[in-house]
Amino acid sequence: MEYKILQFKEEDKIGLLTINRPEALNALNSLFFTEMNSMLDEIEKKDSLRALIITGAGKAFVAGADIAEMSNFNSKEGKSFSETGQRTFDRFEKLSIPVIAAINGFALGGGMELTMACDFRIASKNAKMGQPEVNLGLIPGYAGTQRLARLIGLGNALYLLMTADMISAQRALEIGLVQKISEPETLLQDAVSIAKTIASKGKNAIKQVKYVTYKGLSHSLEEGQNLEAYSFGNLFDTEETKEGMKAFLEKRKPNW
Ligand code: CO8
Repeated sequence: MEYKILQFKEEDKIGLLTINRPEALNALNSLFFTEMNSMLDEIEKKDSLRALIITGAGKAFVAGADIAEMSNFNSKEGKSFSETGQRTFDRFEKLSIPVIAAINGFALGGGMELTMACDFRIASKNAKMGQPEVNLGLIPGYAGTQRLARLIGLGNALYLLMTADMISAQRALEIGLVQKISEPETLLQDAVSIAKTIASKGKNAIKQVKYVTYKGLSHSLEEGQNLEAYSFGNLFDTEETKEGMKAFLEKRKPNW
């Protein structure tokens, strides 16, 4: 497919996906979701890829769902747009590689929800985050009500959802919404550096840690532990794990 909004480049097994619609602060419209699903189809087939970084072009990461497009929706269209967004963002969790949000500016509404569907977030010092939907008489529709409470706890989540406060990167770090802050000029460099660190670990181990962690969230502690033990055990039959432990004992780097 020919992409109008998304740009993708791959270097040293790290993919950089840029949302490039700066004239509307990268607001998410129907075309974005069509392109993102097609892009994810392609990314899923790239066996060489070890991490994916998502960022925005210009002064915003993403300033939300496209309000101009949504303004004429009826309830059926609203529900369908919400479900499309939810299913699309769920695909980041299902990717076997880590997905890192590099938040270069405004990450509001659907934009903040997109960052929350990534595995973790690093933000430029000047980034601003928030869920301003109630200002429009709306609520988040891309799983923001669900993921935010899971990420930062119920009180912090309801505070942000109800006040629509736009918070600084520093505040986002304090409440655990982002994991690291970078200077604006080094944001992408820092994201790539983290991606490379992860890429140097066992590929299958990273895949399993992601799978078991997410899966466990929708199960009881006991079920989650069973899943962990099953996955932990299976790793012992893999060459990767055998080599990882052998290399440690032989005081050398694993030959993966
Ligand atoms: N949708 C459409 N266009 C947008 C959006 C948006 N979310 N955000 C900005 N734009 C456009 C502006 O309209 C403007 O266009 P134009 O130049 O043609 O007038 C252009 O981008 C630049 O924006 P501003 O001039 O407003 O830039 P400022 O630097 O003055 O302000 C802000 C930046 C503070 C980010 C401001 O643009 C803003 O408040 N944006 C809206 C933020 C917002 O409310 N986001 C939440 C949207 S709702 C949502 O995301 C719900 C998600 C779930 C949907 C579920 C599906 C049903």
